[in-house]
Amino acid sequence: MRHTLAIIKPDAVSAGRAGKIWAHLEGKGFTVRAARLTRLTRAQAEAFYAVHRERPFFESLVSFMTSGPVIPMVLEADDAVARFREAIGATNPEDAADGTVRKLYAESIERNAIHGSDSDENAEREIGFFFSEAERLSL
Ligand code: 3AN
Repeated sequence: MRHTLAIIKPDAVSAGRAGKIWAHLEGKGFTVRAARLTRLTRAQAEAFYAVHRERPFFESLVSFMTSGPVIPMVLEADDAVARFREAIGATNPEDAADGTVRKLYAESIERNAIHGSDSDENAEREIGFFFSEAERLSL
């Protein structure tokens, strides 16, 4: 599959790092095919992260993800999901490889600058969460 869903998270947007991250991703060979600036409601953040509902960090994650604007985006590349996971690095920036988005721009395991889908199945679900059928048909 050639598409994945990224979200530039509130820490990066509010720190003025969204443009640098966008440019970094383009430099790694991803084409931005759809994007918008939006602020998640609590209901939207809870639904997006529903798989983590039972995790101890769920409440904190939802509060963080609703704390300011985010930029969901559809990125295109061959083998997009795997290549994007590689480009963003480990969830915890302390473990992220040099040159990855999280190593360069993340503050902590929670405030970790960017989200990336972890499978083709989730990429499809997550793209559908943020973008309309009309937008998806134009990809
Ligand atoms: P990833 O974003 O690398 O796929 P997930 O799906 O395990 O990581 O976690 C989703 C989000 O939940 C992370 N991006 C991070 O913001 C937050 N998170 C994950 N693990 C922790 C943790 N141990 N403590 C606080 N927040 C966490």
